[in-house]
Amino acid sequence: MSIVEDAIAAIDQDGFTIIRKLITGDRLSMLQSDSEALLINIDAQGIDGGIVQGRMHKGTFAASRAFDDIIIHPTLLDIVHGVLDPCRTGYPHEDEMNRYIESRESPDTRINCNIMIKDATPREDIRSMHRDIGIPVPRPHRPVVCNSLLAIDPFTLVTGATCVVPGSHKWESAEPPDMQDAIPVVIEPGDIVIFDGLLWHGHFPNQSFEQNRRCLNLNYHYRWINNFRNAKLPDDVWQNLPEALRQIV
Ligand SMILES: O=C(O)CCC(=O)C(=O)O
Repeated sequence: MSIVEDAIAAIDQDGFTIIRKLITGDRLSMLQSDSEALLINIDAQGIDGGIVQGRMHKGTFAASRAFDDIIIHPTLLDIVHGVLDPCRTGYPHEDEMNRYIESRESPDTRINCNIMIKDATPREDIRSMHRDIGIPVPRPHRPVVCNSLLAIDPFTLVTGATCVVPGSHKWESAEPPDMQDAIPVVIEPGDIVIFDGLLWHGHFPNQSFEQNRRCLNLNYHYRWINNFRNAKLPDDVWQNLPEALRQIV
């Protein structure tokens, strides 16, 4: 099987997959400096009880053209289109899902990508376990969000790696798992973890005193989930974007 087929099969079975070295060399160095330039200070919960200085950037697509090629990276897009293929059949609760989509104000089945930069800063506490989608359709249902985190820094047990509960995208229950049941996603800069939005995930605390743990968060989802809209770009900027990008932002 190809990398793409393997990845789609792994997301089906385990809820997530890791692609190593999606971005390398000079492109990775540029990603690191472009992300650093955008990050904004926010208050975050500290491991030791108080507040620490966290960092984040939201609305990244409207603010920067530095990530356009990564949003439409061919391997990533092939995986996303495979996971979110509306023609794939055999999922439970398809009738309920179709009825729900038709009931939406705008039942648009094209895919959209929302872009953010996230940082788990030194001494920042956990991101608690959650799913990225909660719709009134019985679970398990077919993937409607395909989320991804492209590592800008090493994700380790010390720096607050993302954690996932393999197979939990197939759980019927809404009961959150214990973080102790989650496994760390240990990845290097340029590696990416891609997952079904129904998978229970979060991140461990960043126990280090000086290592940031930044990532580019590319969240692909059907447009009928309309809570992740990108801001509109000026016409002259929009006209100059590649067609593949315009279709997905
Ligand atoms: O930053 C992380 O490791 C987790 C991010 C996350 O939970 C999300 O994007 O939904």
